[in-house]
Amino acid sequence: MKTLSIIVPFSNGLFYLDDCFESILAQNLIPEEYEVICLGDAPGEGIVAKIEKYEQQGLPVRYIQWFDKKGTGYARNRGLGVAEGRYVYFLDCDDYLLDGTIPRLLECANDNDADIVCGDIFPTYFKRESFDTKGYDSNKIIRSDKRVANVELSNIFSGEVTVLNMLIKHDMIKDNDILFNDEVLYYTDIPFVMKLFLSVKSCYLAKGAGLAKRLRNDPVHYPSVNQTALKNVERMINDLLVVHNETMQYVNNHPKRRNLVNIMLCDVIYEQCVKGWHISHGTSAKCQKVLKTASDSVFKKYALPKRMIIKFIASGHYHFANMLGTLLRIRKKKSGMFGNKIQWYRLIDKLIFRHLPRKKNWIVFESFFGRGYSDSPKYLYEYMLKKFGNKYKYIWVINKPKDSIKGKPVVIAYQGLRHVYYSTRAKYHIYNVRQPGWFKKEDDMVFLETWHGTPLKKLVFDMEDVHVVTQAYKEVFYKDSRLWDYVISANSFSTEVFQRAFDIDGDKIIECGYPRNDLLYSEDKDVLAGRIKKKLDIHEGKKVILYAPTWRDNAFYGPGKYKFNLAVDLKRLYTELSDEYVLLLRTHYQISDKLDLSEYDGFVYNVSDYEDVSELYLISDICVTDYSSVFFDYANLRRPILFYVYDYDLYKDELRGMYLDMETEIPGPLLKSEQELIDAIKNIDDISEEYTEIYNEFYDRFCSVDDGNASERMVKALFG
Ligand code: C2G
Repeated sequence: MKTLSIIVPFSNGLFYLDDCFESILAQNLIPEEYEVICLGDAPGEGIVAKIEKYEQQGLPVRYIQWFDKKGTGYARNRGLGVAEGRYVYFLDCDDYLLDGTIPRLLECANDNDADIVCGDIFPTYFKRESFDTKGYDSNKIIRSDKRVANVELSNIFSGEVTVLNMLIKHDMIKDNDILFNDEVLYYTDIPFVMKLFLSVKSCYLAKGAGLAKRLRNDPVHYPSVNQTALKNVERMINDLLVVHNETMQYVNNHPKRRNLVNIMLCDVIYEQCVKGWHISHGTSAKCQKVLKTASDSVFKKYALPKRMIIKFIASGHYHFANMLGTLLRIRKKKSGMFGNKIQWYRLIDKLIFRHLPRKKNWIVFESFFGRGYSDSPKYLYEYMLKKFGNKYKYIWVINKPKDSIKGKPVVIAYQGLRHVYYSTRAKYHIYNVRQPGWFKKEDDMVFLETWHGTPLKKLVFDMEDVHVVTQAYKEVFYKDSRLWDYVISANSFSTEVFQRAFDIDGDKIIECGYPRNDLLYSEDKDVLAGRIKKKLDIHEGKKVILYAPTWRDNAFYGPGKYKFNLAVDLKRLYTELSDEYVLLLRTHYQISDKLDLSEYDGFVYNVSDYEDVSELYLISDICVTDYSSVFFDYANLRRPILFYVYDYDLYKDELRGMYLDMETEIPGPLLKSEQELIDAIKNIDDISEEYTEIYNEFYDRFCSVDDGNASERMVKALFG
């Protein structure tokens, strides 16, 4: 007889299985003593080949498949039907075991002849390679002792009811005929565990036995069961009611367990109400019936607004529950008793602006969230102004307008009432980043996304792990990008990447080159450079180094507010380079740290607030960057580029992943220390020569569409 059967239901997301299976192999169990039973309803995904691969690596795995969607409960029951182990362990296909988990669970079970042994659960968005329990927020751990509050069994369950990371004696399941409810898609664990615990005589907790519960960061293509539930709230609540009904049979004599199930129901109802789900009469009536049986101690657990919503439903006043849910939602969105301004602007929009006719000749331009007059929208605008004059009404979203702006556009603030107004009335919208979440596009509007760089760092759906602030990034991006009619690409490489990474059709992509790079090909660029140098008060005789690094996904204060680590010793650079050079320091637009560089006046120029980085390219003799897309644009000038990548190993593999091999495909050296950087600057002519061939290849691959006429091509495509 085998010691253990690991039952792994598989539904979608084949690549998750690698972490799952590899983590089982890493337990170093004796293959003859355990089995892995993988079961599922997704035969088309290449699962059979994957199973074979792991069989060859020594995993005692077999696969049972069927062809219609059945759900997790069904899969686990089928697994139980064939499992041969003395113990069973349910593992989801997207989760993975931490090292040593199974041996620890087994050891504890053997030593104590335990019916059940539980371990901790670590919810995480990260794959196995990036995950580390060191530094993990301990509040997020689903502790085994929190799930099963008291191992002496007087007080079982205080929190999450889940079968995960639980080693269970198989005989106990068989003897008591315990199965999962296979009619529900969601919450199938609850009655199973509750019934199980009617028979449990000894339950233990194993120290250091952890399971990483992977939260899926791409609910668009690979939703987890819980994520599909959030899109199907009626089904979710109905399943919960079915499960509730069934569970009550097992918990009738256990007031604490009964309360726990009622609290779960109340929590779900409340959360969904506040999220905007409108409870229907039918569902409300079902909830009402169930909630009637709940004891007062359940309701008392909740503070006032929450309690009111639940009480409204319990008493059949579901309209009031919906109304209160809406009010709480508005309030929750942002600070202040009256919610945030944008909520009210949206209301005004709905009541008034949406009823006004669309203006066919109005165009809204926006660059980097209203941070300035710059990037491709600026160059498209200037081209249109020259070509069409007043035929169109131009509206610019700029928070702090300067007098650099040409013509006389209407200037409005980002997210102000006028932004909402013009967004509703204008036919054309030209943005270089994503539009705000409240933007509502009508069928007769045209949205041009210029985007803001040829990608080196992996984008959206090409990113495996998402380290940025909002873990819902992929889903939100997907929603936003559905509204784009056209996307600009600067080269065939970007065209290919954008299609895949943004998940958009190829015919939406206009490969016209970057309008922002037209400047780099203009005939009077030297005259212009002279003027810019003068404006910045840079001495004619000094050469210019532009240092323009990007942001770090994992170093932030909050959304759009990233930290800056000045990874150079300015004093040293001053000593070594100031005779010949000045240094322009340009932080990324997402960086919120303000730097005081007054100590280095005359050598370091803080150009972080300078509106248009393209103008800075014009005056620079050398560009130093790290992983920013600035070098793709700068290469149009064919001037030297250095890559100062002090955190290369971390950035390359963990934070993002790259599209290019930086060791071989980029037009300059990778410099990992400050000394290397200084040496490279001092020997810049040798470096230029050394990189001539790679630079030329790079130019042909990424810059050959740009020729100074990108704006013209794009405007033609958009306006004919
Ligand atoms: N930028 C800048 N100054 C910097 C860094 C960037 O002005 N120090 C501007 C450049 O126009 C650059 C753009 O912001 O092309 C995008 O910056 P990246 O550093 O490449 O980073 P990100 O905003 O993440 O965009 O496909 C491109 C990617 O989306 C990268």
